[in-house]
Amino acid sequence: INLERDLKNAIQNNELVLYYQPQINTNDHSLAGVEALIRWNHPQLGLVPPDQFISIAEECDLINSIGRWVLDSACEQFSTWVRSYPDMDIVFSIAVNISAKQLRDKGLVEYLQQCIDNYNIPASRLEIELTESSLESSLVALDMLNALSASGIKLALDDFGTGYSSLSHLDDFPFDILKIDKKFIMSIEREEQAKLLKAVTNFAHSMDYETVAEGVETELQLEICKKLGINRLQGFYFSKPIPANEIEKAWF
Ligand code: G
Ligand code: G
Ligand code: MN
Ligand code: NA
Repeated sequence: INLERDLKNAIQNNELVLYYQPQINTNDHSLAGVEALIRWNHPQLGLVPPDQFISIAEECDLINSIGRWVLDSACEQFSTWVRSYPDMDIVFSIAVNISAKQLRDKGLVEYLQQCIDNYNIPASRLEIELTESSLESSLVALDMLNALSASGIKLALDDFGTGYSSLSHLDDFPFDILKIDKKFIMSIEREEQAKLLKAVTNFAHSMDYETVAEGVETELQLEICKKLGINRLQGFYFSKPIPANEIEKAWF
């Protein structure tokens, strides 16, 4: 099996799928939105997780086309949901991950604007997630991030707290949301780690970022996040990533 060769045909063979993981409002446990997470339905291997093919896509220059497919598919799904479930429109947002390399795609902002126009999506309901470690990369184009932000799209910094970006540097980027890395949440039982999470959360809120806790798996983690005032919760405690139709059944 040659993953690189197979990946080149994955889009036209309709083998890529998006799963969705709910994000919950901490205050009332209502649905705040979903994060789209890609999977590859490989004819021999079955469902391949992104950790096993996104880096290949980055290396062999497929990331821009796959990334555009993700954005288009997520926007299409979102517009279908808004039409089918008008009540959801008030609360719902959709988050999509992009690779730093996609910020070198000169047409990305225009492409996203077309998605938003074609599917008639309020820009503010779309969140683009970029990992903190990718901020290190020379690929990150600040003008691109500023253009996305100016178009009304929300920007989220993923895996916050694990990268190497200095806090003073963070203010140079137009992020709206910090997604606190699951490492902080998972080690919450240790007192020092709980203090660290508190410090990170207080920092985020004092800088007026909205916060999302990732990797919430237990009642205790949920209670601590709630006490800290983290705005949204995401994790297996509520749901693992699931197909669109299962999101509808369980959450709408
Ligand atoms: O869903 P899962 O936990 O297996 O995802 C693993 C990682 O893969 C996520 O942390 C995320 O950063 C990355 N990922 C998921 N979907 C996408 C996508 O559509 N594009 C990019 N660039 N990364 C993704
Ligand atoms: O892009 P990001 O790294 O945030 O992607 C989230 C990833 O984290 C997904 O691949 C998802 O499967 C995984 N994930 C989501 N919730 C949990 C959780 O509660 N526990 C663990 N271990 N992983 C989670
Ligand atoms: Mn993410
Ligand atoms: Na993350």
